Amino acid sequence: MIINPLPIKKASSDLAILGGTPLVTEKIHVGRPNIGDRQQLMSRIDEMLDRRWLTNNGVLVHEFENRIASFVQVKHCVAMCNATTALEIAIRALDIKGEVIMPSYTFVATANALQWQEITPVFADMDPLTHNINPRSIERLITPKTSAIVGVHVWGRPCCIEGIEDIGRKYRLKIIYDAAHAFGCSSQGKMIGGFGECEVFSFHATKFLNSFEGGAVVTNNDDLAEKLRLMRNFGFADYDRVIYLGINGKMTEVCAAMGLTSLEAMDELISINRRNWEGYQKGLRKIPGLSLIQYDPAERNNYQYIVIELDLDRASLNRDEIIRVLHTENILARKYFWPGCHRMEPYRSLQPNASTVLPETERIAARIFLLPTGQTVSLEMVANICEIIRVALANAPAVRSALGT
Ligand code: T4K
Repeated sequence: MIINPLPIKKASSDLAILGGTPLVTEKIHVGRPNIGDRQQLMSRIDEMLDRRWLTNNGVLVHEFENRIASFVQVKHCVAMCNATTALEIAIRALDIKGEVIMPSYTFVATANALQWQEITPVFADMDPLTHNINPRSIERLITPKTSAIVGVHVWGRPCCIEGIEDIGRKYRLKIIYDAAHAFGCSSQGKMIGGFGECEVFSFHATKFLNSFEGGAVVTNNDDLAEKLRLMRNFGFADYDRVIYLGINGKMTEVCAAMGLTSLEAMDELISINRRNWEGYQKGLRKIPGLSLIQYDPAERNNYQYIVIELDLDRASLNRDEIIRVLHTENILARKYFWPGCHRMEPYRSLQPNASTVLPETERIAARIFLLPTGQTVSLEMVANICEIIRVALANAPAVRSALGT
């Protein structure tokens, strides 16, 4: 359902924070799920019910895995219940131990997948231009205990794969990628999914490709794929025969039904996301101090994230003030991935000095906010949101006084 906003706000008195009516009555979320062809989804679910096969390696999971593997051009796709579990299983299957270098600027699940297994995540700084891990900050964190690097393709933009792999080769470190945001994206023309020992996608409801909850490990390594399949199913090799320590990481049939239906809607979803990204680009262009992150037109992108970076010297309101203005309009902008994993528990207590090597993460994380996009957001809504930001910045003293800041 597309929600119709009010006419464009032009005057300061139109802003909800200054007494106007909120732009919409229903809250507009960043991360509203996209839904493919409902009839197709329902008929898949109907057939699934008729088959009375609901989980444990069913036909829909098989079909989903085959279609993902062929789309990203990898040999194996091992579907799982979510990306966090998929990361945990991949880390364990690769026998990663000790310390692992990863960016602090990511969703906390990346770090938790390590810490949960008593592996220490060591936080590296970001490249402020890409928001991705900076290979230069990795090398100085390597110790004799380092066993791996986890790169994250933040916002679906590939991290510096070449730089990371050079370091991996030099120090004999395993490399995996958290590709939670990057389904449908490419790096130097090659689909994300085929790099490192393996890559991990998330198919959570808020992600570009959504299977309600879900994730997958994709790899070209036959032995690793075999091990992953065993580990996601308690270690069962056959009826009554367990040959590994495993856990329950299986994807259900209903999730695969949703995943397949989303996969079929992918081209349409990319064009909606791209249209909205271009709408934001147009609407925000003339607003001083604001920039929208760019996607490399030479690569494949899913345009799933509308990420705004503030230049605090030029913008007349800070990030948190803008977010409060938007929230009073019922536009629920978010500040992913503030304040960075290193400032969240348990990392904050375990590694109290981590911030000393993370100056760019600290600087950039305080300037970023995300705006809504996807199927439920129209171009008209995009134009309205941009105008609210413009009017608020143009009337910063009044807005500040209403916010009490
Ligand atoms: N690595 C990275 C880099 C990740 O970003 C993530 C997940 C992972 C690993 C782990 O993947 P999974 O294990 O989840 O497969 C949300 C998502 O739950 C999370 O999957 C995602 N990253 C993260 C970036 O966003 P929260 O804590 O922000 O969720 P929440 O409940 O605040 O929802 C986000 C927004 O979406 C809200 O405004 C509400 C809206 N929403 C959400 C759901 C679930 C809806 O409108 N409808 C819905 O059904 O983490």
